[in-house]
Amino acid sequence: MAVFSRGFGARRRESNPDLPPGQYLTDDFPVLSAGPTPRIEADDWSFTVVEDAQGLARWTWDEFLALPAEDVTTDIHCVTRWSKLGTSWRGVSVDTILEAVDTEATHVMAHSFGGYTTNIPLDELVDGRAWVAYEFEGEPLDPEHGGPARLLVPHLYFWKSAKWVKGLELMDGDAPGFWEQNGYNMHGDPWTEERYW
Ligand SMILES: Nc1nc2c(c(=O)[nH]1)N[C@H]1C(S)=C(S)[C@@H](COP(=O)(O)O)O[C@H]1N2
Ligand SMILES: [Mo]
Repeated sequence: MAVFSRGFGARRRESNPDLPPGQYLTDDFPVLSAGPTPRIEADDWSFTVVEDAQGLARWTWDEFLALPAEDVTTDIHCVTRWSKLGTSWRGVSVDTILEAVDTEATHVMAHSFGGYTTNIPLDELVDGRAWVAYEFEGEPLDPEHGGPARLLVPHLYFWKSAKWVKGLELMDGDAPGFWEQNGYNMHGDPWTEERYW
């Protein structure tokens, strides 16, 4: 009987319609970093948009904070199988960041302080689907979670949400970032379990 009710409970949890297949809910906020946490002072921070090694746009920290910001409540899904529902963030949408940029690019490489990279199709970063976030739950984003600012692409596995992001490189075609070179999927849709190659 006990075994049966545990199984039933687990099945009920898995059938939460907000939970992608193979994921479990957590109330914690695990820290997952491939290396040490870089400490970036506001004075040393800038955000750039680059294409063909040419700078197209650049903001200092103060300039970035002056851009129109949005409050976002969203679910996040890590490929290591934890999901966290209803997280709240504040940041600048990638639509706003790319407003003045004219490009034929198909993909973007996000670049982080510390050297992390991750690739994302450009059309999945626009139309209100991605942000450069600098607040989490009403507080400045913790360094462990990517502060001063991180990419937030909640509809893809969370490794696409580059912490300590410092810029976007517009690319004519796809190319693998850090985890993608190490066996993770080029796309990373949690709903179709695009986890690894
Ligand atoms: N710069 C950088 N960004 C990163 C990572 C990293 O190692 N370095 N890890 C990724 C992975 S695998 C996940 S699951 C999330 C974890 O974010 P968190 O530590 O805030 O939970 O950040 C992603 N962004
Ligand atoms: Mo992850």
